[in-house]
Amino acid sequence: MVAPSNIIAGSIVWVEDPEVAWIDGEVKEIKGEKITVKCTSGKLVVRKTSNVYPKDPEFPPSGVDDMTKLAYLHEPGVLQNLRCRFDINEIYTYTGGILIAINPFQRLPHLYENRVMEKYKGANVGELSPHPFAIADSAYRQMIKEQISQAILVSGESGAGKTESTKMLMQYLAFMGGRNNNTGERSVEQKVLESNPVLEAFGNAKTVRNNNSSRFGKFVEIQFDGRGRISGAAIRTYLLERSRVCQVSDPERNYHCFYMLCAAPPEDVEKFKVGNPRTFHYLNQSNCFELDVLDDSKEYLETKRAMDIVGINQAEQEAIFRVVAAILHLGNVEFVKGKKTDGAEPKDDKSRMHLKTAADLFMCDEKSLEDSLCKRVIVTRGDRITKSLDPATAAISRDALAKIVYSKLFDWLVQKINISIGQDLESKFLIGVLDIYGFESFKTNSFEQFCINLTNEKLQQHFNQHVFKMEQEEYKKEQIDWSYIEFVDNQDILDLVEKKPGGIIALLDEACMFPRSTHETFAEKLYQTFKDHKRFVKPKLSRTDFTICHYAGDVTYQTELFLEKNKDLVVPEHQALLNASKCSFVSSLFPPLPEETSKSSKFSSIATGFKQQLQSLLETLNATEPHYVRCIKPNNALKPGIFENNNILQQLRCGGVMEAIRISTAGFPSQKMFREFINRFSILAPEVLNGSYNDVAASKRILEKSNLSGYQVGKTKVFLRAGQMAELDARRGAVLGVSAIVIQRKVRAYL
Ligand code: AOV
Ligand code: MG
Repeated sequence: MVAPSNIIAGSIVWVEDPEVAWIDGEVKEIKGEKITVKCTSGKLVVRKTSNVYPKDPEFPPSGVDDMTKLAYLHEPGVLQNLRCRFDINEIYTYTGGILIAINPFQRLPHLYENRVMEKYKGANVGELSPHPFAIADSAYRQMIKEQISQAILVSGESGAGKTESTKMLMQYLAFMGGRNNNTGERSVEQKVLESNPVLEAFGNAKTVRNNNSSRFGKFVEIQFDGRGRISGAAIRTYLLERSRVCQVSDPERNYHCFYMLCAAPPEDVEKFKVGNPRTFHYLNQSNCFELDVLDDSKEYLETKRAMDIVGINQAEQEAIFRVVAAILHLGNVEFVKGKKTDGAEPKDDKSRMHLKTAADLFMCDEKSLEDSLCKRVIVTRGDRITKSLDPATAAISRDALAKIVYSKLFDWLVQKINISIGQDLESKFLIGVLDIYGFESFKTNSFEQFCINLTNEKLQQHFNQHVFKMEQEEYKKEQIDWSYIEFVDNQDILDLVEKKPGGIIALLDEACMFPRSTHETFAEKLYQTFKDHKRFVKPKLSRTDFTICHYAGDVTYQTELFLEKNKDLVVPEHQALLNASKCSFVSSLFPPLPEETSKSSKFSSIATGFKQQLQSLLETLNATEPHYVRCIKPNNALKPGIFENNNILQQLRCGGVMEAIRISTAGFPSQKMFREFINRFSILAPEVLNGSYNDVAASKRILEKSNLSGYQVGKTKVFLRAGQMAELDARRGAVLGVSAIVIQRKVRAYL
């Protein structure tokens, strides 16, 4: 490949740089396939021609609000644009219809005032600066106009700002679809907005990546009546991270509600028998207790206030916090080998005291609680045998109880909120907002990451198909000829994971049902089954890990806990214990099981359940017109003003933004309105300005004279193939260069 014709000695170009991803510089020399560039850092580098990209000489200093307005739609151009906008706190940018939102890590209240919402009401996308309000407004208006349901999909990695963006979208929808009510009763939209603090108290936690990380996925469906007013809503949640209840690593925290309760007013602390969070095992495995940004005692009162609004009454609130406190005490029960038997028993008086407190708070029998932790009833051929557990197994049993109670509590909250908000079964259409975990790739990746990344594969496929469709619709609208554009489909990864029978989930379920399986046999089965699959790799140095080549990169999963984490079984002893609680709230969390399942602990698969949930989510989404918000985390320090190029590029790639750009590059990536086009390039055919040409004719004339081919002239815009804008710029530059020389000569002659 030779150098693109628009790159000559003296051109300003972008070249790759290990530190800042892309750096600009001046071309010094072109030799066959090699280009020597003097970078602005002072370094002289030699690069292959295919890796050198032209830099837009007319790049506006404050960037452009839509990537498609860039003269050169390539990675460095996209990055430069985001960066210079970020520097002036313009955190939102469009890429066609997609909103890119960069987390500012500082409050920018002027962006979200009511006044601003007023402004966006009814304004066309593109008329005002990019904003989540504009996306919500366009979804709302499209719903009214076209009478179809809409969805707004918010994605991005942990800490990128999904939940905050979602709140703004909801705030705007509540503003548009709200009705004045003077009845004093809480409106649907108020309840929807206030459900946030409640769900965050119980479903969010501080992690290394985000001080307020949502540990569950959420789809909020707002229903509207025929007149566009909010008539109901439903919240669906996905896969709460259960392991956090018993296991926290430094410097993370457990769920916020535990610390809030410990910081409650003295009378509540006494009532719930809590105190210093440092005294609880489930909290003190980490050294992080307080957060700078969060006042737990204030949050406690706020959460209770929000609970009032969403319809959780005082008695229920009391029961909820009693369960939270019981879990903390349960965590403090330690086990040792019994003196008389081999079985486990509470370690000392302290452990006994916590056991008693937990039983009091659960309102269940102390001895039954101890038995449910230390003993198992086994039924073989009709005989019931009671077996004592060893201390380590008893501790596992204790944690299992804590986790199941917590996850039932969370489900109860979601259900209660849904009942209280009320669904409108006759609603005409809805707007759904999805705030779900982004792609995760850590040092160690377990079952949770596997499920999360499956979600992202599915959403990515949906995104690709849609972006692709949008692009082609634009061509249709402009009535230009176009041919089919290929794009990479990730169906093969979805098959690898989901296919029934034979996919990874199916094999995992099989392993869980077969009593002698271990994670080793499971891994071995995977290796055998997928040894020729191009998306599946067995890492060289491992016997039990496996790697999936996801669309966003390779992730290696550790199978150790896959089997255990996939089993959604309630231990019958725990079930019976809590079902018998004198507290009606607690017993309602564990309704009696049908007779046949109660004694045989029947396996049900979390992965399969989750897969079905996703399937139904995708069905909902497929029936809607989607809108996308891609959130970007500018740095890992969670600080304002820092823009890490490499980090951001990685997210643009994973989030499919680069793929969306690639799809559009395969078609007509540069699109210019006739006027703009003529203003910029009339110099290549000056006669078009003589008044005898209309816009279409003038644009065609310029293009004809430039000897390009493959471009299209639509109804309002010129559509150029990849590289053609650059080509035109080069010619324009050449003409301008010539005229500059002419002027210089004239100036010299004059002197
Ligand atoms: P996430 O939802 O994407 O992560 P959040 O929405 O919780 O991320 O954002 C993380 C933090 O970034 C927030 O707590 C705010 O401090 C800050 N932030 C985000 N967006 C804005 C904004 N527009 N203006 C000001 N501050 C903002 V996770 O749920 O962890 O995947 O799991
Ligand atoms: Mg979140």
